[in-house]
Amino acid sequence: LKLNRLLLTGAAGNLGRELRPRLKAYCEVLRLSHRSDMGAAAAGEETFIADLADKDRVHAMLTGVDAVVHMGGVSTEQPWEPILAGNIVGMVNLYEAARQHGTKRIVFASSNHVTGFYRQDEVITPRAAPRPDGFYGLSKAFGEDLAQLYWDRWGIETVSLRIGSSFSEPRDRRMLATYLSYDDLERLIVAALTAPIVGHSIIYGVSDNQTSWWDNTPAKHIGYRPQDSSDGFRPAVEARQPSIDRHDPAALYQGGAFVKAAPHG
Ligand code: NAI
Ligand code: 15L
Repeated sequence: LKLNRLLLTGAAGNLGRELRPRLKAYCEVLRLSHRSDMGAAAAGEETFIADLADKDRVHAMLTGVDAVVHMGGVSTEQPWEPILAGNIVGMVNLYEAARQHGTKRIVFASSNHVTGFYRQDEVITPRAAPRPDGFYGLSKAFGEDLAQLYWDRWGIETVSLRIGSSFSEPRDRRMLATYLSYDDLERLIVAALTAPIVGHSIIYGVSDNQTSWWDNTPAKHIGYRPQDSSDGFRPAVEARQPSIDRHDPAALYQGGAFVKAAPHG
């Protein structure tokens, strides 16, 4: 895969910083975008400061872009206003700009919190109806619907990644099921960028963990094969968190603590 210009939004965020050096291999020019400084551009990089809610900046950001890895936006439960700006207005700006500038494919960082109110004793597929666990998950469900509209109406392809927990290692028992290693995240994004036909496809972003709540069979056409798992971390995580409170909603639902995060901050 060698795209001409690939845009990475949220480039100074947690996953953006991980992906910045990795995505360079797949494009001639990697355009990095964030709402604040990203440091100096290295060879083959361009930097572009933009708030996603700023329509004019987002349109300028999409000029000459073949494909987007969209990591920018609010990533936790927060008051409605920043979610509205980053994840609702920002998504509309991004897709309108992609349409007007001829961008062909977007890899959208959605979230497992779109379906956070399924229980931890249920295994669901990407076809399961959304059950958001807060305004954040709701905004990601909107993003997925927007992606569907832009495919159906204007032929822009999207892979919506319902990312589980992508950190250097799983931090608690829940993350033993939701963990996505950084290497598997890269594999997932590359698969999403290169699969020949995706329309709008939804896939859970998760490593090959022993326990899992997500069956990605309907997304097999994307060709993602996780090679890591949380299993090696299990003894340490279980030692650190020897028991769970079965009556705690955070232990009952897939969204974990997000299901009880105060929606108004
Ligand atoms: P992060 O919060 O570190 O990065 C997102 C970046 O977007 C932040 O740096 C923030 O400043 C920026 N942002 C927020 N509002 C903005 C706006 N209006 N305009 C421009 N930039 C704005 O989050 P992280 O962990 O890097 O996640 C990246 C993406 O993946 C997010 O969209 C998040 O929702 C999604 N995701 C991440 C998961 C994870 O485990 N890390 C799990 C599920 C989804
Ligand atoms: C998310 O959507 C968040 O962006 C991330 O910070 C994690 O909390 C993750 O979900 C998770 O569910 O563990």
